[in-house]
Amino acid sequence: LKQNGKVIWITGLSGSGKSTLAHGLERKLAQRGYLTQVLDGDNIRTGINNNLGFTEEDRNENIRRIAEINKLFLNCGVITINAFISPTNDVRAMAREIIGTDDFIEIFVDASFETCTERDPKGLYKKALAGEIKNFTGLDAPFDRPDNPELVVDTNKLSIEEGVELAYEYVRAAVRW
Ligand code: GGZ
Repeated sequence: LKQNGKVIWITGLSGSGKSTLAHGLERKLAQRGYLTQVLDGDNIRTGINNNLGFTEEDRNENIRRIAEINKLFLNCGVITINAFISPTNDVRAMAREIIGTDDFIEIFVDASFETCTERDPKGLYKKALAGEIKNFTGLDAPFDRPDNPELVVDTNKLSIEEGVELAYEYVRAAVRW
């Protein structure tokens, strides 16, 4: 395998575009022959973490396990692309510490609560605003804007393609291939 492992950690609100960015980035990397793995709610919260909900405690445990999984992928040279809300500075710091800061690239997908409410691709904001979902991020559960992400992708302003390109260029420079 002619590559080194790396962890791309995408944080942002529900509906901000994390998974879309993750899959777009994976596609570009894969086209150039790199071995990648996307981790998101679809393959983690349905499987290994299917006993976890959205309390602060469960979110912390969710991210802790995901970070440990990342360490294994990192060890075998895979570029892992994570798309989890990872809502607090504390939980992102924990992930960074488990993985090791040298291999950790944090990308903040910035989309305002208003933007995400308008997009509402899964109808979750509508439900949360009607009081049907408790502990909803940005409403009655916190989201700390990242202090020092390696990269910000502002999807209020950028198209999907522009966001993917920005992230790809950053990652490419960071892995220096
Ligand atoms: C936030 C929730 C909630 C609550 C269900 N708050 O947009 P989605 O649907 O597909 O992605 C969201 C996903 C968040 O899971 P994460 O593992 O990324 O969260 S964390 O990092 O905080 O552990 C959303 C859906 O689950 N979802 N209930 N209450 N998002």
